[in-house]
Amino acid sequence: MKLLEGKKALIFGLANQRSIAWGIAQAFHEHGAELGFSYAVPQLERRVMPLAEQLGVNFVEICDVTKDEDVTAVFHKATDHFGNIDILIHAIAFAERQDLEGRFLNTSRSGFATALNVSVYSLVALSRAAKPLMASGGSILTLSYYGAEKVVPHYNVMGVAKAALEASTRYLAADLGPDGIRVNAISAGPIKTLSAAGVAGFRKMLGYVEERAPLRRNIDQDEVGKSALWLCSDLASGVTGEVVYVDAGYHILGMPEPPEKWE
Ligand code: 1JT
Repeated sequence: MKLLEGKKALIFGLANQRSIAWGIAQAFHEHGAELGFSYAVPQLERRVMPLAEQLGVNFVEICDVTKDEDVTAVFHKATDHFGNIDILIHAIAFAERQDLEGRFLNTSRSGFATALNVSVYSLVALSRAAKPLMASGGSILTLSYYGAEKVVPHYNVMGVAKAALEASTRYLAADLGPDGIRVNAISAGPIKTLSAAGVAGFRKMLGYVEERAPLRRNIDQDEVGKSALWLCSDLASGVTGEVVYVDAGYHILGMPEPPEKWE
């Protein structure tokens, strides 16, 4: 059974074939959704266009989510192109490299503001812009990470941003629920994407999770895509304001030591 037949989804945060947004796009496409893509900076166009072509997507727009006029312009074009939409995917985050290393204590005012502006306020701005296109209800989904909840070395200001993102998910869910719009988040385990590449020690972290997570492995973009499919389909019609972990179970552990090391 196709879960998104006749549904229209706008996906923000596509960068390349490793993007979580791409995992979501493929799952949605397989289930019959009509898609639109948005990416952040001009340099990504040559990566995003071939992906759009692969899925027959002919709505592809650049959008700097820190600019109100960019957000307005994309949704103006989306209104012309789609009329209405059913699904909004927010797969956007940014922090300055220097704020993802060293001490959290040293986070600058501007680094803090940038991380929260790009990674959190953008969800509020996009949701507000999407609301008029969701007159018959809809589903909004964002991406988070465990560093929102517990201290993870180096995640620093992004952890604070993700905590605010998860809280924003709940406030938006309460605000938009009466309009028939659900708002949820997926907290994904670490995945090697363009954002994660170049983060010091990221590969070590993948190994750490693989040794300890209940499923003894990492997760991939396809698995986030499948859970996104569920959350944005009618199967999750009663679910809103929720943070769903797609992390091979890592977050349930109170003392993340692999049992074999206890022998
Ligand atoms: C951003 C980056 C958001 C990396 C991200 C992210 N959300 C998850 N990751 C992967 C990650 C990164 C670190 C980490 C654990 C996971 C990079 C740039 C902008 C936004 O630390 C333990 C640092």
